[in-house]
Amino acid sequence: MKPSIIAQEGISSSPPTTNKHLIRWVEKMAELCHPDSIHWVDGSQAEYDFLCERLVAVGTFTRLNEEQWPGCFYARSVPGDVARVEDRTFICSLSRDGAGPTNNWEDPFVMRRRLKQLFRGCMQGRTMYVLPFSMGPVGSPLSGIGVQLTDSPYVVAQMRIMARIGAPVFAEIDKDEKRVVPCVHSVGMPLKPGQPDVPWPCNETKYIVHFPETREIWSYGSGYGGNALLSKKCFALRIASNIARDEGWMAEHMLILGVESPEGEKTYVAAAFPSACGKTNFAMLLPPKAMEGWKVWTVGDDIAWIRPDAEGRLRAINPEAGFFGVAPGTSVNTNPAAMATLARNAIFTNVALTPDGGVWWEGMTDAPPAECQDWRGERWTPAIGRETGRTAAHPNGRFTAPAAQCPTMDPDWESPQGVPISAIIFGGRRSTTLPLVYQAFNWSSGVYIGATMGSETTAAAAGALGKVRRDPMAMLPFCGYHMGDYIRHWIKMQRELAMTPRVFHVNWFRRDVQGRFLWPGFSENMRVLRWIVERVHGRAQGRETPIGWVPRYEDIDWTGLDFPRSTFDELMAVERAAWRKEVISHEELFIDLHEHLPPELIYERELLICRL
Ligand code: SAT
Ligand code: MN
Repeated sequence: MKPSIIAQEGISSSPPTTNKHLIRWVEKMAELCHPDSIHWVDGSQAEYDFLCERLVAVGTFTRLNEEQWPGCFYARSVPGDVARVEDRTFICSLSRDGAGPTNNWEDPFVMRRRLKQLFRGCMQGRTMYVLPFSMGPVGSPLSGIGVQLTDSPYVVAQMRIMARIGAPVFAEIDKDEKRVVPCVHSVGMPLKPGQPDVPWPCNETKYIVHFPETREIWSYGSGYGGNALLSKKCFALRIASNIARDEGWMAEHMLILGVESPEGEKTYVAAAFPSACGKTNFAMLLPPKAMEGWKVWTVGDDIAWIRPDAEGRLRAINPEAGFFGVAPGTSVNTNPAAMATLARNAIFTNVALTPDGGVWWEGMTDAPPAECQDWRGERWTPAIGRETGRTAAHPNGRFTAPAAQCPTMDPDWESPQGVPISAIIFGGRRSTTLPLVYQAFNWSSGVYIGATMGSETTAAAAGALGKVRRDPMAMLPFCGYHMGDYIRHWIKMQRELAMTPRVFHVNWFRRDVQGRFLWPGFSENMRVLRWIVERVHGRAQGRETPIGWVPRYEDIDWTGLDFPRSTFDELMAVERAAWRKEVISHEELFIDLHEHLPPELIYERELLICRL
């Protein structure tokens, strides 16, 4: 049974594209999924308003207080659909070895059969939205194009903030110059005739599936973030990392920022941190008042596509157009730029709803509201919170907000050629061993540092919290092929470059024996960033240690901060005994990836052991 491409009130229905492959594919998918109707997304404000109205009517969205939160909506997921599901995420390459030991693999033929069964009739009673998106500015040679079919208007609304979507992208597709990545998404909850919808449709069975050879994405059963906004982790990281390996560039889980000195010199850096380790805060860093004239500009907070240019220099674009940031902990003190960004036209998911139609989350204000509805929709007061140990917002509660609203956006953030990258920073959440900052001796020791980085786990993924896991380049959940080959690709990139960026590692999270953080973080991270920038330009001193170059106390700009030398020494300590243990724990990675790891990494490890 072929569904008719019927019009709905106020929305377009006929294909706004002449691309025969696209039209044929949409028809084929409609035959499989049986939606009631098809909607070709034009990306207009009128369409967005229409979808938001629908979402309000079905209870997915609550419109926030227009005076305090203009254009903002509030959503609550079901408790079982609050984070990425790594154990349900699959890389279905032709060979198991192609996916490597860090990914879940399934035979692509077996998986296709299973998906066909799951998707048969899965959109019954719903509209199938055909959503074209461009990762990167529309028309930029560095951009990539995808089309997501989805039965979730919530996803369409989110994607309008997170990516460039709609009519201009159809026009780009019609030029037929770029390969389009097909993405199919369903919440997996068909509706029988007359069956009422629910505010957060989803399915207990979840599949987030990637076919790297055919560059396809299929996602079933979840409406949440990285599981459902297929442009983000699925395309811009897992599929793009495959494309990047084949074409000689890099798709990385990195923020991009520009540091401007008082003299107006601009230095761009890219930084990789695992999910929920403060990438958004770092990307929007507000330097301490005392460091007059220094400014940080934001290019992106999550993903960087990085390519060598004709001069052999790395240039990066942020493929996204919005921020999908962790709300808890975000405040005017910790991240004023984010607070300004999310003040209007934002969507909040799984935070708390206040009686006056506003939102709240832990850390937003010093004093919690006297009463609110928590992320589960239950009454919450500070007393209830203390008694039950429940937070008002889910720790992975998120805001979705347009990047263009961010007051620190770099004037070049949408530059089609990207920005030149002078330094790469790796970082994790480590309470011990790792100093505040150190610099790699060279590119291959830098790759070793990135490959062996570890972090204590957070709420961004389902699973145990606070355990150190090895997360090479913060790409463990996002690398779409064999991790050993990915590290090899990093080593190989040096050959394409006339100038390699300097490589650093930072750790804002080291604690003292009492468990207190040794470093204040946030704005004060500017002091570390300044040392990094000065090192890049060959202006700052450092001291050699077995693990790399570190700043001495006097190499850091302490203007306006009374930071004791003894605390700095504790924060910077490179303890040989702890490091020997650390290097032994790197072995895990070497055992898992051994045949695929580049020999350079083995040498680097031997050198490190000798120096220790
Ligand atoms: O849900 S997302 O994958 O987009 C957020 C994250 O884990 O970084
Ligand atoms: Mn991320």
